[in-house]
Amino acid sequence: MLCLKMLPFLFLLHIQLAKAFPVPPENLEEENVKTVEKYLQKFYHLPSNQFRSARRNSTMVTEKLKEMQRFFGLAETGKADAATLEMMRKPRCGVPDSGDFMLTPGSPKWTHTNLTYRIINCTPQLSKAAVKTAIEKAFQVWSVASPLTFTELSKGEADINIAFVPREHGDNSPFDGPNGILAHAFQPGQGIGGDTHFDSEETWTQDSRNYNLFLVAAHEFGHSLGLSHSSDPGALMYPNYAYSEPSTYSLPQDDINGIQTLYGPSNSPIQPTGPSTPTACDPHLRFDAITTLRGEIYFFKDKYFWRRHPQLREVELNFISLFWPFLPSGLQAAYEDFDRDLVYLFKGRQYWALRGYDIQRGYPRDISNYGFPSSVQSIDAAVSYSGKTYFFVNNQCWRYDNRRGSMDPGYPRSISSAFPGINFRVDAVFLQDSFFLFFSGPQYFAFNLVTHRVTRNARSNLWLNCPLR
Ligand SMILES: [Ca+2]
Ligand SMILES: [Ca+2]
Ligand SMILES: [Zn+2]
Ligand SMILES: [Zn+2]
Repeated sequence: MLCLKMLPFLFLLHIQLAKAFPVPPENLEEENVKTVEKYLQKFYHLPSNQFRSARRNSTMVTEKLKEMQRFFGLAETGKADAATLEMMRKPRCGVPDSGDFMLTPGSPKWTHTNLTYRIINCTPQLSKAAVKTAIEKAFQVWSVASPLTFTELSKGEADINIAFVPREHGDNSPFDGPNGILAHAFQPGQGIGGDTHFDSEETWTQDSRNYNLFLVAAHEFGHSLGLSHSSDPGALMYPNYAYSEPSTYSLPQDDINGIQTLYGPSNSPIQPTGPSTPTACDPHLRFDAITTLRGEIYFFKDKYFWRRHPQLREVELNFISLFWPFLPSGLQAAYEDFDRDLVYLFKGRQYWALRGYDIQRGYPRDISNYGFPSSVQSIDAAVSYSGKTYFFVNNQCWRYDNRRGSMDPGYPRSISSAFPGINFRVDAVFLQDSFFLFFSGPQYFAFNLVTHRVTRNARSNLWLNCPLR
């Protein structure tokens, strides 16, 4: 019984540890060397065919590896470790991350602001209208943040030609079939300058399935306008593909700054602002929700989460959509039900249940299932302990009996009477050992469940390994 129950956890842990520190089997070694060589040649200007020759060249590979690791915020080992190989296998843009663009050096830009584009051909997976809409919307992302305008031409010479092409297609930058490189674009200039090519062997979509045409097009058009890659993982100009809901998409601040550096502010009276990627050491950082999940701790913030491994003490920032494409951003509360091996996540009156990385069927559900009245529109924080789940709403605490499936009598009551010393609104809370760790703004408070009092408080971002200053 115990063994069966432990199995999924151990299995998951095994995968994660394997991901973190694998010893590559001998037969994989050569495959990895090839992956590294190809990647560094394509994206970091490693000269070709020099990989295994002289010692000088292996120094070159080490240097290029370090450059790549620096760009992606990985440990600068200069070695093809697991994290580096994993990063190299992610689907991405074909434009190099380092040095100059695909044409002339420097950072050229268009000298006129009324740009034209032409869709040369379409992809069989999407209707002509769907392609047209995705492309139009992708240009809009840039036009709202700058003085640029984009007009479609159906014939004649356009500044930006858009085409779906396979493999070798006459510009010395062949595509590679499904996945890998998704698209590339040329920096502003005459002829091929500004042009955007999509790998016609990808499955292009209008939704969350790989790969959303609007998102890839918006990224490529950044290159067509003169932007290079950003190492901000939340930026549109980050080289790797990441899904984001298109209907609510707004250009991140990093990209707004980029386009406005080249072309100046937008002509509209109100300048657009965009989401910024949260940083672990931001002194004003507040968490949306925190929960444990099979021994790890997940700290949610906007469309991101930090994942903290208890033994390794490593912290990594990820997109919620990368792990759970169906979850919204801006979650408000979360808790782990250890007995059922489920994690519950809340936003507004809706909630979802996860088992490991799988969303359970039949969700989202409405919080009236817990017995909340209609006056409760959202939950600030939640945590489960010893068969009871505590919900925090404004200055009140509700207690739910997991087994009976109903709220305990006598609740809601004030948080400060249920948890002496916690006399503020709670952003997030989770259980560790016999402590509730309450987070409020940039502070956290450890509440001892045995002695029933707060035993310490400190800065929240210590949990993200943010060093003391
Ligand atoms: Ca491809
Ligand atoms: Ca919250
Ligand atoms: Zn790119
Ligand atoms: Zn091309």
